[in-house]
Amino acid sequence: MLRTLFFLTLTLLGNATVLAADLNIAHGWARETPPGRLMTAAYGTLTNTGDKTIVINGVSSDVAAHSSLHETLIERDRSTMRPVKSLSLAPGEEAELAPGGMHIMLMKLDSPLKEGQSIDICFKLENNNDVCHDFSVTKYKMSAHSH
Ligand SMILES: [Cu+2]
Repeated sequence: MLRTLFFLTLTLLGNATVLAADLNIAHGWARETPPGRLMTAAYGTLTNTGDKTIVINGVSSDVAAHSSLHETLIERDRSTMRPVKSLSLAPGEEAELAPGGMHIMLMKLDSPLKEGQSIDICFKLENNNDVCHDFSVTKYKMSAHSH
């Protein structure tokens, strides 16, 4: 009985650790807020480096009361945004969050974000622990690869 429990615990912990670490976040940055505004967007490259599908069911950050994944759509020549409920990444798949495309929307910020600051953004993974990562606050850049 004890042995079974021990084995189960190890298996559960093992799965959680492996999967959470399999979400790689690179080039993470958040846009400095324009004067007088308390919302902004964050970008970066998400890669599934593991061998199981990763499902991201949401995002959160200490600095914002409301955060969500958004995609940008062009409707009648106008750019609009809409929330993405969940994002699936197959093994080896990469998702680029960039201006004009998918992004992390940070709303109801506690205070404006300034260049040089660093914020923590967490990804809620299905059946797993949250994965948190540092995003540096910078002024607008054309793409995450421009540096
Ligand atoms: Cu948005």
